[in-house]
Amino acid sequence: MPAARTVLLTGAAGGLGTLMRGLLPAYGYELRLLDIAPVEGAPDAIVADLADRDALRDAVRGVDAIIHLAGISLEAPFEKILRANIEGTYHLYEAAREEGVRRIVFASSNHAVGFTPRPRAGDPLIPVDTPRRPDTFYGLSKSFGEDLAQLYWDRHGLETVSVRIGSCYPEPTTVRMLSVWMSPEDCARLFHAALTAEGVGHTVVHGSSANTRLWWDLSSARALGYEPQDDSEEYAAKLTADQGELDDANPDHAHLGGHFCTNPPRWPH
Ligand code: NAI
Ligand code: 15L
Repeated sequence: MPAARTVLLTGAAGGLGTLMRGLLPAYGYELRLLDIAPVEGAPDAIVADLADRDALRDAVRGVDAIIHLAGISLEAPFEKILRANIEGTYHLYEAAREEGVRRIVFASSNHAVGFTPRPRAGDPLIPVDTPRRPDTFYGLSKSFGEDLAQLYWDRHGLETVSVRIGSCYPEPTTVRMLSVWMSPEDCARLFHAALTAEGVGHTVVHGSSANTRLWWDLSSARALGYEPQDDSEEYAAKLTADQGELDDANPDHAHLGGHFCTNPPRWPH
């Protein structure tokens, strides 16, 4: 596949969308933006709900690829997750299929496998084919998205890289994040690799920086050409001084998904 040039970025008004709007143009992409909310500083952005199939068809027409970030990004009642994340992702894939878009980068999440026990000292890294263990309806919707992506590859030849994002923020803010953090710059590197690698079919990758305290295996991401440059360890001394190390007796610290397994943060935040 030739390097994608015009890319639809859904969820452009959100936290990650805003970071990617700043970083991806340097890779040569022309971004078309979409969100249900107005996108600050971008009057040309398409304001549309993922439920609006006609708007989605117009939005995807002529793009080389899609980065799909839009949706509910925390736990919510099932009916809301169903509409925004499950049906919404289906509508986007249908629009992409109808308009002949070749590739989607899907923002999956660590919460698709959130009930996976967190590795302790000496344990192997979590492999990318670890069984799905969603920790919330939110995580369940990401698990659905990965299966939808597999279906559209097998049935329609529409390629997807499903990126199980750990925590992508300018800095890690918790000790757990030291293990799953992805710097925004590494996220842009990973999305670029996902957009340009040859023959990805449906590939699932873990999305993190090259953290000293990494919990999961990055090899399928590296196989796409991703070379993370950042490491959360530079934040470790301050975070552990403030919060302490992870506690084996604390249920919030028992799983990859952390507090999403015990007391998930709820939408809207
Ligand atoms: P966010 O909540 O800041 O942004 C999500 C955006 O989607 C918002 O701008 C919202 O208006 C839009 N949206 C919600 N429902 C919509 C609908 N029905 N139609 C159109 N737009 C809609 O979330 P954030 O942090 O930017 O995350 C982006 C994506 O990455 C989400 O899918 C999230 O699940 C995923 N993700 C993010 C992680 C992170 O660390 N930021 C970690 C793992 C996954
Ligand atoms: C996610 O999937 C959420 O969208 C994001 O808000 C973070 O909480 C992240 O996971 C995380 O696990 O830190």
